Amino acid sequence: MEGFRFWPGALSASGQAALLAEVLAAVEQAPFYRPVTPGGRPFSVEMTGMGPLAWVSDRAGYRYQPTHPATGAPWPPMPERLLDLWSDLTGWPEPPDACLVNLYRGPAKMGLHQDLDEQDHSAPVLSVSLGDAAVFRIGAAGGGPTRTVRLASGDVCALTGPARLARHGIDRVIAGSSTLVPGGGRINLTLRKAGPAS
Ligand code: MD3
Ligand code: FE
Repeated sequence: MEGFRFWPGALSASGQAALLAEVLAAVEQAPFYRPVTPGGRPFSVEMTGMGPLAWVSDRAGYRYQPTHPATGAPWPPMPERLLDLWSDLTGWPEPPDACLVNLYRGPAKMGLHQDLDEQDHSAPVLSVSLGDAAVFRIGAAGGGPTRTVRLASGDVCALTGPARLARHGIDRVIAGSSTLVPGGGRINLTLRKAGPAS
């Protein structure tokens, strides 16, 4: 699909371990929590965030906010190596202002959706996968066929242009395909520009 850029193995084993250590340090400050949909249904994915903003969902709706919904504290800063990865791979002139951290364990999945809660859809989204591999599904914004891509630990993808509004989701995670994440599972980081254009 035009605008879907994929860098399999972008992060070396040591790069993955170093990034994961920084993410797990942030999780000490901003623990994973389980959001609910506006209808009150719990997500199977657990979430937290890093950076000025992160996406949250609760009874009041979907939005980006500067604080953790359970602790009320500001999200911890985004690791420098993620900011560098964003500028190296996307070339976008402005830094991301939001990093959503998704944790998939056991049967967790994410249904097909579009990302529409950001103010400016011209900026790319960058996704970094750590831990167990996942079956990622993507199709055009307007509908029609979808295809799947296996996302493994250390893989990075960017969604730009027409792919930015693509429908996408995670069908399933392949348990035991990686030993990177303590306790197992998959962590996905999505870097975005979510707030007002600067
Ligand atoms: C395609 N996350 O957080 S990352 C999400 O693996 C989300 O946790 C999935 O979808 C995950 O919203 C998929 C790959 C991804 C991220 C953003 C996209 C694909 C995208 C935005 C537009 C199109
Ligand atoms: Fe998404």
